[in-house]
Amino acid sequence: MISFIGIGSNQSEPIKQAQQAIKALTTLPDTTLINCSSLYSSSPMGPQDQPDYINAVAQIDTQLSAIELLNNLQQIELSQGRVRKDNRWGPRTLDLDIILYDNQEINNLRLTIPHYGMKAREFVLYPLQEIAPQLVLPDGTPLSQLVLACDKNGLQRVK
Ligand code: ROI
Repeated sequence: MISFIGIGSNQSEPIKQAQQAIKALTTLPDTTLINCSSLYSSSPMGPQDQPDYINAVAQIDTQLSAIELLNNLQQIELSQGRVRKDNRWGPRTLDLDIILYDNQEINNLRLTIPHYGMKAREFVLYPLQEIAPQLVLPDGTPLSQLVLACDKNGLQRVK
């Protein structure tokens, strides 16, 4: 299955965290890293009293189920020092989100795919467009249409 993974960090040298995460994606079982966007800096969404984020999107081809993939991604987050606190909108060393999985819509206690915020988040849409400009979402919306409607909000390519 083709899947797109959102990468985000704003703690402990975010560029290094993102690069390390991309490396870690190449070691996932039964998975190939196909492509990865540039790294972007973005203003924090949510509380503003936190550092800017580094964001990127990776494309993988995996034989893992969506839940197995999630479990593996959470292992990577933990191995890079993520502490799950009561900080849903707070700073994090590494956030790995399944943005899309195949052309599937998945809704259960642990997963909402496509990712619930992707349609409005510049730090997901622009990196995704860089590596998959022709993408169409499971509901038929072309990515290009979402990008046109989404302000860059200061998003900048940094690497
Ligand atoms: N803001 C930005 N710019 N990038 C993120 O990855 C990000 N992740 C989050 C919240 C706190 C919503 N804000 C973010 O989880």
